[in-house]
Amino acid sequence: MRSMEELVDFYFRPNRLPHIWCPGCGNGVILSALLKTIDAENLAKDDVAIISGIGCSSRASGYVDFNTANTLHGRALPISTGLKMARPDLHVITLSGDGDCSAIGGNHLIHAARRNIGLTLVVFNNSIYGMTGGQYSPLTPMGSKATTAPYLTIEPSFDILDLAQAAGATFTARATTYHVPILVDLLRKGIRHEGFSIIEVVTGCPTNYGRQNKIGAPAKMMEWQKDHGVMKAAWDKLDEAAREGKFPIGVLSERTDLKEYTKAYDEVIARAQASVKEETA
Ligand SMILES: Cc1ncc(C[n+]2csc(CCOP(=O)(O)OP(=O)(O)O)c2C)c(N)n1
Ligand code: SF4
Ligand SMILES: [Mg+2]
Repeated sequence: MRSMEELVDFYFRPNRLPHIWCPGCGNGVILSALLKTIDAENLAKDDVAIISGIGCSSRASGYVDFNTANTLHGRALPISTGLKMARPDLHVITLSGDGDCSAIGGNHLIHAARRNIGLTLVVFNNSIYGMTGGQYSPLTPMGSKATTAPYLTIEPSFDILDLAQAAGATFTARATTYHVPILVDLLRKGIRHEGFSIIEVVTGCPTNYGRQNKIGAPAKMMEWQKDHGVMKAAWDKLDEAAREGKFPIGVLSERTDLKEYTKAYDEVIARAQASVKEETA
């Protein structure tokens, strides 16, 4: 396994540095966890595609030396789907912000999950539109301050993993930027999973969420993650009152009964070919 310095030397595109991320931003923690996972899984650079939408988090794809595309706001999943259909042999890893994936791209999330297309979606949930200066997203906790809600948000946020699971996602998991070994383990499981996998990473945007909501230094955001993320096994034993304000981390759901989409599509091709053969016989 490569050291952090070796990971940077091996996987980063030096001509794309320096990166744009603010000091204390969680995006680097997530990207380094992903590189550690790819390295530990021994995946060849040419066998990995990293596709992202638009946002601070989505910049991650451009910094690393795989097959990559930094696409359109909200459209990372349709482009990833097209790529996976054309090249089912690739490990397609999709990176998306909370705004990218749950607002403008929310519809695509539902359908990627429903189809069980074999890619791994990593949601960088920093509870805000970071890149555009701090507007609230569907994942911003109710009662937060945002540039679009100077007198606090009044809309309940939703649980993106519950939504994905209800839509048909066959692997859902959550970690935080505090729980890095758990994050690496979940990324590994997600990448190995044959159908659609989604891993939500609770992360911090000190500049546009932390500052407006007076959370303090970036380390305070990590402390909050440590105090509020509860391992699934412990979570299952908590009553409603003890769960208040906290969230489960770990693998939250997994099933293997649904066929992966490109495999099901191969069967469509085989049926069509058999039918043509029959007609021409
Ligand atoms: C079609 C379209 N609408 C709006 C924008 C402006 N825009 C760019 S990034 C962004 C929000 C990013 O928030 P999020 O997805 O949470 O990513 P973060 O920056 O927080 O990582 C928006 C609204 C855009 N680029 N394209
Ligand atoms: S604005 Fe927020 S999300 Fe964007 S780089 Fe800065 S800290 Fe990170
Ligand atoms: Mg965001």
